[in-house]
Amino acid sequence: MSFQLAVSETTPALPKSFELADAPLLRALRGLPVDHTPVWFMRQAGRSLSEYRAVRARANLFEIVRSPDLAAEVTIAPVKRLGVDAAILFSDITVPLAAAGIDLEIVPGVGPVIARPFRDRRDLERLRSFRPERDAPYVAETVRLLVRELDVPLIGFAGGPFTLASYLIEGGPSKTHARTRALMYSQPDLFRELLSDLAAVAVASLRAQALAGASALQLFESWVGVLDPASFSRHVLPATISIFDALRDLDVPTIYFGVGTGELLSRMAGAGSDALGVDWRVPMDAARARLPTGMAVQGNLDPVACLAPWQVVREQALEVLRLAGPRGHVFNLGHGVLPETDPETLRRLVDLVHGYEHRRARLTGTLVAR
Ligand code: 1CP
Repeated sequence: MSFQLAVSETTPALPKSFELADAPLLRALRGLPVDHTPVWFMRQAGRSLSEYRAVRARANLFEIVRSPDLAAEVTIAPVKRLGVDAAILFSDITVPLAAAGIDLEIVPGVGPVIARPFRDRRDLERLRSFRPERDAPYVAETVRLLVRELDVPLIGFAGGPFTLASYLIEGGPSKTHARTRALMYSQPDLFRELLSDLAAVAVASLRAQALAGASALQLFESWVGVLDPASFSRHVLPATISIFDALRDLDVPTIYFGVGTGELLSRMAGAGSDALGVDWRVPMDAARARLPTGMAVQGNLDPVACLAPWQVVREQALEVLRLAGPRGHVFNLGHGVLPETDPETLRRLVDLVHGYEHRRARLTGTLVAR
């Protein structure tokens, strides 16, 4: 790998991490028994929450991320409002790219847009110079603020190398990721170098978050599901394995997530994470059948189901719980919370998941929730 780790590797505050070691989220990610299934929601701190919209009216996304007080406030809001078992750091997968000096803007209603998309080898230089401690010190500062305030684990995250490559190559959001795949097929060596550099960015960023006190780490490889299995194994898996390898000594549980990855799940399991995030297209029992026995899973209620009447949300959530089983399951949506979701639905979901008793459901043969 072509980066040098310049993060000061100090030990995170011990007392808090001792307390948190038994948190349901961390136990479930390690496949240990839990009193109740832990639950959090991807994008729980986003636009569905009035607390976020109020802060966002005063500052744009990068301004929030670069202000530890604001970023911490936005991170904590859903924990208080919804009662979830984890906080996820308020940031974006593109933050390290912007911090590395890539001219990048989050355009409202669109997403990340890059002024000068990636074209050739010379574009790799900026990525190679990324040092979280120097280029994005506000991230570790926010993490340190949060671990003092929170009594649930904080999840740190980074973008997966394919997903970040796709923003760099396309110049913005894309449905087909055609330029990305074309580069992958036509210049596989350059593509491999780009992914290896992006993997190094992810490692540096994730290590900095863990060392500042994050208790779990998620790699958002959101768009990798556009690939066929052979291309995934050939072009993406090696860089991804290097990421989880480089995190192992931290002893922080890891989650690997992508959308539309049904055909990739068994290969993704080989990347070395503790848990796999599964989207709503694959029933949890089918997902488990594609993974090594005992590997933890996270998901997978359809985010759109949350827009339906409560009875529908409830039935679908109970089915997810039943299919996932009692061990090694973190309840979540299959992708991020949609902005139009009523937070009250998410709050009721948290209560439902916390009250669910696997044993009782099995004994009565029906879907029972307290
Ligand atoms: O200005 C705004 O408020 C725009 C909306 C927004 C928000 C709230 C963006 C732009 N990013 C974020 C924050 C964010 N991004 C978080 C923290 C919020 C939380 O989870 O509580 C996280 C975890 C992300 C991660 C992220 N950003 C992903 C991976 C997760 C996923 O949804 O797949 C991706 C793909 C992005 C890119 C991105 N940033 C923003 C948008 C709208 C997008 C997606 C664009 C696209 O469709 O390609």
